[in-house]
Amino acid sequence: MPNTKISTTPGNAGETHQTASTPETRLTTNHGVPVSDNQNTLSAGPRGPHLLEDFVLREKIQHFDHERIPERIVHARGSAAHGVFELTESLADYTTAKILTEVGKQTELFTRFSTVAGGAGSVDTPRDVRGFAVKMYTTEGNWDLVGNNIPVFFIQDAIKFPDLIHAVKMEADRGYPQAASAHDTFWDFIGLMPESTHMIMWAMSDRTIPRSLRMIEGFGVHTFRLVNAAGEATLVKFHWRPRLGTQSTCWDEAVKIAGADPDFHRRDLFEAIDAGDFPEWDLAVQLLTQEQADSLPFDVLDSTKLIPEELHPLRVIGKMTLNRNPDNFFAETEQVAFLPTNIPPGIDFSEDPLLQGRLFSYQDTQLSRLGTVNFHQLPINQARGCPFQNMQRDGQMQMQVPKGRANYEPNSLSQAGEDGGPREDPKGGFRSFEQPVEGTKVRIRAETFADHYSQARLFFLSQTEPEQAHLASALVFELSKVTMDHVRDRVLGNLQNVDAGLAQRVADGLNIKLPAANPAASEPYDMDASPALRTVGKYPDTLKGRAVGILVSDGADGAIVDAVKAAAEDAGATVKIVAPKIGGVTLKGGKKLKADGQLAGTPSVVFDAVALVLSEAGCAELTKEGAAIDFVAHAFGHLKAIGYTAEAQALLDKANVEPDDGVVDLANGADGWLAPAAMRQWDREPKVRMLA
Ligand code: HDE
Repeated sequence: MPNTKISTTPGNAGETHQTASTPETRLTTNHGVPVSDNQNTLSAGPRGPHLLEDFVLREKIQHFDHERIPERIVHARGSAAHGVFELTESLADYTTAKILTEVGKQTELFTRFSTVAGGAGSVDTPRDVRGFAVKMYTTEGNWDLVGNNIPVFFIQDAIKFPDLIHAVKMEADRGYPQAASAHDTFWDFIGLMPESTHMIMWAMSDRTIPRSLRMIEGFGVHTFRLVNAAGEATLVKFHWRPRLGTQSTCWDEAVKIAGADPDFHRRDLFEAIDAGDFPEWDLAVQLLTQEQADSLPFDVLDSTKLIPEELHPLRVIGKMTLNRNPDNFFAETEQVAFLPTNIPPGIDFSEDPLLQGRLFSYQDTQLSRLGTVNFHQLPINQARGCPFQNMQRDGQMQMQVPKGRANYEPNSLSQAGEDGGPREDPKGGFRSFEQPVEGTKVRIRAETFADHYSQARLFFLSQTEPEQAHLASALVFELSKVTMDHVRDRVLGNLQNVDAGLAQRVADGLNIKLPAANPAASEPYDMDASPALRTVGKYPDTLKGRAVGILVSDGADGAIVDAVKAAAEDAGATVKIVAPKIGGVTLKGGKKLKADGQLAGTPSVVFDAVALVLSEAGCAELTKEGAAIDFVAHAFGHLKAIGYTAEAQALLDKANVEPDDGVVDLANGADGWLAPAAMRQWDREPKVRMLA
């Protein structure tokens, strides 16, 4: 900091502090009074009681006492970044929204990813849905696309949401489990709610244990409308597609990451952006006429249904790049307030009963969370692409100073030569699509919402064999934590309607008798498999955006370390050197190599592939170190490629590593290890895990 100097201040018992002498650099109270001493409270003598008049102390402590605001009731744990959206293909035929018609225009945005069930301080890798909320600061007001990484939802009507969330969160009496769906109350609710079955298929798939927030898909979930200049509507679903592909962890790995690095996803996102490795997503749309929607065998207003891409292909129209980390976590990531009601003219809602409830909930929750009707004035929430002005006034924390006499509309003050203030814009202003609506006032669900199983079946049967095995095993894990037999039976009764084979696998995994199918409100039907619902094989295998760990020891061959590092970096990976001690190792020939991580604190779960470049003596030492054995055994168990030098054989043996295509001798260079490093070794899985 300029104009500061380091000094030892009298009375500070040898402490060294930076001090300042200019108004630009000095510490002040919240009201600008310069502070002379930030270490010692004003007291009656050096050993006497504190004085109430110490406004410096009182202000500092009082502000601290009030630092927290209520965390989000759902999606409390989140990580975010700034970025831009650039349109590549105009949708001018379908909408007037400028953000979807002005090709090449860059629109600033802020994206927050989140888990749903856990509190703000919970870990990053529980099995959970991920929130994917994007606030785009368009020239026609903010557009908040507040979605998830799964294209469907648990329930069909917003009135059930508080119950769903109460059921999944910590149980009411005991206050646990935190950030986990594997408990009685969640599965009790799910068993009683057959409409949740499709979402359960997704939730039990590897989609809910993502490798990185940079590698998740995003979905607007609901059907929205685009409205063009002629006032015609087209139905639309929004999809974000990660350019790095979708990749997940193994369940056992996710559990271990939670201990190794509770901030795994937050750190991964922050570090990637910090390194200039900006994550990107394509924005794609599925467009449907009302007639096309009416001809589908399900209702597009039902959020427990998706529209298979094979029926209505995705059309990529633009790209989001996250290119700047928040400057301040609280001011931005915590205070950002997403509102599904934020949509620019040319985009409109549908009558989806889940969306309709959300249109109320978010504004309401922000009032309790941020405490004032003026939360839209916080820098992160302010419309940036255009002015915002109206006759709303006052309220807590009013940060603007509105000018002029007119605080009402209509007014005729401009006729008197004064500024009458902003006016409505009948042409450019937001207009709702003129959807004809009539009906009787009822509380009843549409018949077209009655089929709860066909798409659950579609999802399950569209998965590859390893994905099906993971899904079945996740159900076994979760239901094994359920203590009430009748709860498990009801869930199995629902699974029977999805696929008898799946239900039997889960029952076998639990070692219980499979109950009869629950009665279905509507007979499920078969749909053509949709490979787009998979993650395995959907995106190209790549090391781009992935992390590689090289475990080294004293006496290791530096040339091999360099070769592996260079090959992995060329393939787009981030490489970290892991050593028994953080000071690093002395390589063969005497050269020093610094470590990026110490072995016990940098287990292989934080990498996508590993290499072991050891000396014989170094390896002998490591065969006595549990962290080294786990490093190798877990890499093998989590289906990762392991490159090794011949000297590392004893450690491989100790970790029970069996040779396969993913265990590669580095004697001939790193090339043979690169290809398996870019993927999981699915063939290995039956050797290391008993799957359902
Ligand atoms: Fe939310 N949801 N939600 N939700 N939701 C909130 O708003 C709600 C739903 C989603 O990073 C809350 O600001 C209701 C679906 C995300 O800040 C709250 C219903 C989808 C985020 C709320 C739903 C979402 C939230 C809590 C049933 C995917 C985090 C804090 C109709 C399409 C946004 C807040 C962020 C947050 C209500 C269902 C996504 C209470 C009533 C479906 C990504 O308003």
